Amino acid sequence: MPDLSKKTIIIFAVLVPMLILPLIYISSTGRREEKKIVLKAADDHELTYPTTQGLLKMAELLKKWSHGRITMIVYPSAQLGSERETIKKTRDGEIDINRVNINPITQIVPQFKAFALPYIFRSAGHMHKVVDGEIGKELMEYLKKKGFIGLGFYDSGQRSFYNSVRPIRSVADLKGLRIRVQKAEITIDMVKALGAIPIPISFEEVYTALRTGVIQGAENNYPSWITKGHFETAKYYTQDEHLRVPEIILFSKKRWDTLSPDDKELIKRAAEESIPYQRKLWEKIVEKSKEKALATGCEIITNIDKGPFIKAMEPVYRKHASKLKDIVKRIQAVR
Ligand code: GTR
Repeated sequence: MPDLSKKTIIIFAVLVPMLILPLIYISSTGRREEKKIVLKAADDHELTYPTTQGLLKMAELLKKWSHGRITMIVYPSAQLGSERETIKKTRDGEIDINRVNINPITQIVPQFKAFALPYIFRSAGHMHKVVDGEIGKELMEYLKKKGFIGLGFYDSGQRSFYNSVRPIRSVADLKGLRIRVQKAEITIDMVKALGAIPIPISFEEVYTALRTGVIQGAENNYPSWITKGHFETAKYYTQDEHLRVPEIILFSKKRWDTLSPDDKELIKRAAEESIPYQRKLWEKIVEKSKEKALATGCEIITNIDKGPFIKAMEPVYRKHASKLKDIVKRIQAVR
């Protein structure tokens, strides 16, 4: 009996710690290394633009909440490629987070055309209710099959036409103008329906194309017109507000599937919290952009009759929204 208790003491005092301590060490250091995460994020705007600032807010929150374990590096100004290129890279897992516009996404998930239909949203408030609500969530589901996780929608205001030739006051004034569009069928058809010539080129090429006369105009929100320098050549901006197409924060599904449930939750929350921040910055930059345009001698045409513009979009609805009748009705019914 005394012998047995001696053995027991030896086992507990010497052998057990010998076995357990290394295991504790391995698992703790292992866990620490395993969980260190670096996320690569892309945006095609410069650092000060609201969308990039939104991503930087996300990065700040992730760093804080994970106590420095998660680092999100934001690459602005299309450093990781044009919008189309970065979308592919995100699908392939080369980029983890990507803030892009919905228009190019309509080429991948056609259901998103519902958000890219001309004059579909009545106001910013209407759009927020739709994209942040059930319909937005439903559309996000389609992204999963295509290799993306949708984390939320940022504001992009309204897109209108600007050009270097003449002030556009009616649909007829657009006739024959070479207008740059995003590489999406729906926007190409929209510009055709208005009698202009759509030229699909990447966002990065617009500045030079305007300067060299390859294109005579483009369409975008006030801030893009200003920050990308397009206003230097295309001095006439017509507030026809044909599109209110939101931006989206995409996450690569390939990378997403490797993350722990806790980290996924953290990333979702950081994206969510960056949204009101981005939207506040958005309101401010629109006003500032208009001021800058006027101060530099641009002409802003606001008093146009939108009726004929809306009417001219009927073929776009016939071609692109015939399979989306239900969702279009539901969007219109949101109050
Ligand atoms: C901007 C958008 C960019 C890009 C651009 C374009 O409004 O923020 O990401 O989509 O439009 O026209 O290519």
